[in-house]
Amino acid sequence: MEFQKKVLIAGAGRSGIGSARLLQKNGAEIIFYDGKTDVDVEKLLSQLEDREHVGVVLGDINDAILSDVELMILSPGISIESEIVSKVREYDIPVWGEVELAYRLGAGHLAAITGTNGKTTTTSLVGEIFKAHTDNSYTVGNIGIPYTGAADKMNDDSYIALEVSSFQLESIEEFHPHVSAVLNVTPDHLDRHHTMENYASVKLDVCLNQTEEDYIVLNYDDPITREMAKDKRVKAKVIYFSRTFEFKDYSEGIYQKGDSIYLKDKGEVNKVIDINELILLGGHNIENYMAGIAITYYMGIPMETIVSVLRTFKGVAHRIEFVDEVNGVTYYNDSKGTNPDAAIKGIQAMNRRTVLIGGGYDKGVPFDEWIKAFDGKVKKLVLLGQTAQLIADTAKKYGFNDIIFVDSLKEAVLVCAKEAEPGDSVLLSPACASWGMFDNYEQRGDMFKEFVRELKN
Ligand code: UMA
Repeated sequence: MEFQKKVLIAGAGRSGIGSARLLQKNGAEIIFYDGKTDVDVEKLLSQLEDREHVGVVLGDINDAILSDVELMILSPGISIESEIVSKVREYDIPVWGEVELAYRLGAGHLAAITGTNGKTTTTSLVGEIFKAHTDNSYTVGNIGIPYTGAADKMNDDSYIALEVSSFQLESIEEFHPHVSAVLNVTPDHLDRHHTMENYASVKLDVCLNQTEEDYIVLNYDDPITREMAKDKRVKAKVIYFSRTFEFKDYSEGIYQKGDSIYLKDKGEVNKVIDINELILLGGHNIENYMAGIAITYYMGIPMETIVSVLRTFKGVAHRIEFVDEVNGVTYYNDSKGTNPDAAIKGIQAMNRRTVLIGGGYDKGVPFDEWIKAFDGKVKKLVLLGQTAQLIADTAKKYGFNDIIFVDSLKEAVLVCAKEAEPGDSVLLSPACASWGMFDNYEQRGDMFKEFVRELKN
C-alpha cells in the first residue's frame, strides 16, 4: 500500500523501529520523537533501510515540526494521556498505536490475546498451533516482536497470533481480530490506567470492532472477565473457558472436568485431551491451554493439529524457567512475574523452601496478596529497586521480617547463594516491572541467568 504521508513516530524503541521500517517500505517520510535525550541516534538510524530522509527529535518537540505532520504512531510505552499526544492532537493530527498501523498495513487471519497474565504463554501456544497448520504464520506483539515488523510480509492467507497489552489497546481505531481473548484481569499498570475499571475496560477494547461473525474467548472463573460478556461492546460470540463450570445450559464452552479438557460446540461435547498429556504444570497453565484451544479452534484450525501441538508445547522463557542447580540449590527465573498475581503463581510452583528476589518499578499496585501467598514457603525475601521499601513495609504488616535489601541483581544472586541451603530454591519473581533498572523483563531474566552461571563457575 502506498502511504505517502509525513509521519511522526513517538518512541524510538522496538515498536518505533518496526513502525519506521514498515512506513518507509510504504513510501512515508518519517520523523522520530523520543522523550529521552540520550538516545543513540546512530544505532537507531542504522536499523533503517533509508537513513537519509529521517528526522530525529529528542526531548521537547517544537510546534514548527508538527505543522505539516499528517499522522502520529504511538509506541505502547507512551501513555495516550501524555503531553506529546495532547500537543499533537491540538494540530488535529490523528494518533494511531503501533498495533493499529500494523493492522492497517498488514493482512491475514488475526487472533488477539490480552489479559493480565498468561498472555505470552497463550500467544506462544496459539502461534505454535498456527505454525503447525501453515508456513504462513506470525507470532507478534507485546510478546517482544513488534507487529509492524512482520506486517509487510503478511497476506490474506496468513495466520497471526498477536499478544496485545492494555497499553497497545489504548490507541486502536479499526483494529479487528477474528478471535479475541481476555484471559483474566488482576491489578497491574495502575500508575498508567489509574483504576481497575479503566484497566479492565481498555482490555475489553480488544473486541471493539468485532461483529457477530467473530468470537471472544473469556475466562468464566475470573469475575471481571465473566462480566465482560454483558458489556455492550461485545458483539462477538462469547466462548467461555472454566476449570470448574461445565456449561450445561450453554451451547459453547471449554472446561476442565476431572483430569481432562472438554470442548462444547453447538451443544456437542468432545474430549480434547487428558491433562497428564500436557507438559506445563499448574492451574494457571490449564487456563492458558484451554484459552489456546478455544482461540485456535474458532480460528478454524483442525482439532488434530491443535492436539498434536498441545502434547509438545513447552512454554516460554522467563516464566518459572529452571536455570540450574548450584551446590544443591535450584535457581528459577520468573522475571516475567511482573505483577503480584503472576508472582503468586511463581511461588505456588515452588515445591521447596524458597529464597525470593522481588522488587522493581512501582506500578502503584498493592503487594498484600503476594505476601499472603508466601505461606511459610518463602524463607528470605531479597529486595531491590524502587518498590523495595514498600514491599518490606507490606511484608512486616503480615509478620514477615526475613528481609534483605540489595542494590543490584548481581548482589541479590550472591546474597541468595549465601542464604540458601542445599534443597532450597532461589526464585527471581519480582512482582514488579523491570523498568528503571533494566530495559525489559527479558534483559533482567538474562542477567539473572548469567549471574547464576557465574556462581557455578
Ligand atoms: N518513551 C518516551 N516517552 C514516554 C515513555 C517512553 O519517549 O513517556 C520512549 C522511551 O524513551 C523509549 C521508547 O519510548 O525510547 C520505548 O518505547 P516502548 O516503551 O513502547 O518500548 P518498545 O521497545 O517499543 O516495546 C514495546 C512494549 N513495551 C511497553 O509496552 C512498555 C513491549 O512490551 C513489546 O514487547 C514491544 O513494544 C513489541 O511490541 C514489553 C512490556 O513490558 C514486554 N509490556 C507491558 C507488559 O507486558 O506488562 C505492557
